[in-house]
Amino acid sequence: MDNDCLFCRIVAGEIPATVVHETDTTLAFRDIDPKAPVHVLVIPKAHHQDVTAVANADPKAAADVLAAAAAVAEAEGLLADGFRLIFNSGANGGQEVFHVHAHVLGGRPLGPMVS
Ligand code: D5M
Repeated sequence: MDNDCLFCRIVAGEIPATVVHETDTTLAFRDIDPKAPVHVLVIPKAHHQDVTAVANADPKAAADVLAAAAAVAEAEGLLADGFRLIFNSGANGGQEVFHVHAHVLGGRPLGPMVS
């Protein structure tokens, strides 16, 4: 755990979150500033800075995040109409929290990928 990391502190229960799915290695909780009717963040419990870091250091953890994201999409009723899965990475990717997280977005048409 990184004590300075917001999402590590959510994993540790030090900061509240609305958890929708949990496994031994992952946690999924609702985004505090939702951009769609469904906006859930899926993280590995272990601290990795971004998707490249987790894919290189622990491919199983990366796969666990994908499996958890799929489970969240199904549980949130997104499979029929589709959804978007995003990993922002680094400055140009718009990443603000440097504990890797997948955004699961759905519940309305999201349009083309922009900005
Ligand atoms: O996305 C970081 C995301 O993290 C952004 O959509 C807001 C969300 N966020 C920030 N703080 C919280 C808490 N405390 N709970 C839930 N969600 C939170 P990025 O891809 O790094 O730009």
